[in-house]
Amino acid sequence: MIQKIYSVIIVAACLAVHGYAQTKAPGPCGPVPSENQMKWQEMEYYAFIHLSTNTFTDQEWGFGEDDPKTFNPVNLDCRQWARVCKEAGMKGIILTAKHHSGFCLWPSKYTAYSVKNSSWRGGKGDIVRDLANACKEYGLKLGIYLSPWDRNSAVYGTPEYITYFRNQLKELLTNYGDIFEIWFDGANGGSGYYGGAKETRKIDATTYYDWKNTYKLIRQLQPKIVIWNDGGDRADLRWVGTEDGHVGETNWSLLNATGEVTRDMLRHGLENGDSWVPGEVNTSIRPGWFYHSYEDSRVKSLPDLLNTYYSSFGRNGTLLLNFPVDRRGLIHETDEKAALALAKAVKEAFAVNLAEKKKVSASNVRGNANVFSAGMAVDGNKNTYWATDDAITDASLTIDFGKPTTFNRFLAQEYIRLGQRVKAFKVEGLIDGSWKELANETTIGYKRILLFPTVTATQLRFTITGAKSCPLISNIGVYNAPPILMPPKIIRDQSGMVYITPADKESVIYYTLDGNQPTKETNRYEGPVRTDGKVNVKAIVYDPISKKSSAVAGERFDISRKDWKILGISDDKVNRVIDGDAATAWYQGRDKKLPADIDIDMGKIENVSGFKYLPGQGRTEGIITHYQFYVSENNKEWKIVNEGEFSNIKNNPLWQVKEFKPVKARYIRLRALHNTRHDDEAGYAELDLITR
Ligand code: FUL
Repeated sequence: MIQKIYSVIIVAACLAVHGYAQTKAPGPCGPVPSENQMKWQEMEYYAFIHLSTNTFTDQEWGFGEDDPKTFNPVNLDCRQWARVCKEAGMKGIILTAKHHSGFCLWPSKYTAYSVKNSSWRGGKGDIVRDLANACKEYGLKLGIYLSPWDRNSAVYGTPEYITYFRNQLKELLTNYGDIFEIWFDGANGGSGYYGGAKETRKIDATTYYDWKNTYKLIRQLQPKIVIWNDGGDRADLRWVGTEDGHVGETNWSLLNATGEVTRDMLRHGLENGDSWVPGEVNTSIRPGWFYHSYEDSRVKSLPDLLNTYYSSFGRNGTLLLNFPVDRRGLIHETDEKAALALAKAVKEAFAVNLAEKKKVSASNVRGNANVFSAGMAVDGNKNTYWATDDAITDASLTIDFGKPTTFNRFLAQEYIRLGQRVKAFKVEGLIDGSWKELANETTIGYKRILLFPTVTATQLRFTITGAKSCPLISNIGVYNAPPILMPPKIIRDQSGMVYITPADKESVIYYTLDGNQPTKETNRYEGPVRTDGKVNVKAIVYDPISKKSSAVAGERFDISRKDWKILGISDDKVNRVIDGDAATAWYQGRDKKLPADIDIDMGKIENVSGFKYLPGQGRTEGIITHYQFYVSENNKEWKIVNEGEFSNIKNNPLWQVKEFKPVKARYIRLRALHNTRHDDEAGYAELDLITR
């Protein structure tokens, strides 16, 4: 109803200004967002901060028994967090006021397990207060993560805990000003300290928390809040089914209020869902949610972050990007640099909307009225929209650039206050006098951004090919994002094929195989290149428009691994150790005790002078610290040629290179003696050789 009144007011206002003939605004189509959901959606991008005792114990999930004294972020500075988030283009910060360990970042009256018993600021500090103040200063909104699961509380699992939980909610929602979002994680029940009981407690997440009444309390205390809940009753926002940083390309902001929710529904929403439950993409800038110094070299790269950006609020979601605040109490400088690099790349990509105020026409305009004309989609005003007559669910809008115009991004927004409608659409460019399809997609919603290879066209045609009701398009953007001139990634698989991948799939790559400097006169990369034996690959990304190129990427590959065989291990996946792909790894498994061996038959005698080991990249298990390296000519007599440690591999789990005096061998053996966790796991992303 509110939405309806709102759009009538807008139309009336437009009529008053322009004096156009009266035309009825369309009615809502299906569920529509509440005012709170609308405000939240328009935030688009905001931060998560994970900080707790875990930060000091190198854990992701504290058991609830760690001494609160371990918590001491001596240089904690919420103003630094707020500055970084603001400069990164974010609109708010959600803080883990209490994570599963139960440790509270504010001095809650209801527990001793909080900052008041920590070493930090002599127990006098309050991080929620500091952050609320910093957010105010920097014009950011504040959100709260309060874990329903509490592994410290003695009463967890009993009805008494619900009172405790609500008391904590009351503290957080009354003492710190406006809270824009409250976050209830789905991890619920299991083993824990529980006041010393140290046992497993199971709860039924659908009934235990009595969410209905908890929600009522929240809305009373904070009428402008949105509720995220992954475990209990359907709330205002939904998880998108992954923490990897993307939502489905088809993404409806609808779900059913009751009934089962599958991963597929979380990822795509439900076209005919009965409630407005939009998706929020939550992901961390590092592999973990909490800070671990060994992840300092694993902060996401610009291409990874851009990918997350386009796959979250480029697909009708919002992006909640996590900073694991470090032991000093600061956002680490590497994370800051990465977030600011993303902000810069986004700013450059969307600097000029080539569609704004251009000549536009549409195949149908509602009542032929100017207030609903195609021009409303390119007027830079989010409250006006192009609309068609009620009966029309397929229609096109054409932008005439007036001259050949180069672009590679297309952005569209629906006027979602009246519901999400578009089911399918395509984008074409008028190139050298004929229409060429650039993209063919499904939903739009609040905002959809498409990437395609750079083209030069005189016109662009946006055709809606299916909609639930007459489409309402509030904004169209066309952009020419500069290529990301980052050195490309080079890998060679076991068969000898070399793959060169740029950060930006539209980029042009030039390469050489003999170690010479690549230029635009050398080989242009068109697809995987077959190689055999030793090659020294060098590659650049080149932008023909600015004539600029990236720094040179280089990778030396030794003898071919085509005929290599891993001996004595029946698991098919073991070949990941020599597949050339750093992203895949193989693990010996816990039932195998260290020392554990990997033996390889190279098929013929080689002159071996060293080896290279890369631990698994996504996980912290199985990182070998101490090793022995053996060779053999006949697989019977083995001799040790090198042994020692991979120093600092925990903090820097990258390629480890060991060289020694050349020795003839057909068989090689890497023996893992110890790992960083002092258990029995040994993992390998890659194992390779150096020969003379
Ligand atoms: C997860 C939690 O279990 C993680 O520790 C983290 O807080 C993340 C945001 O949600 O499911």
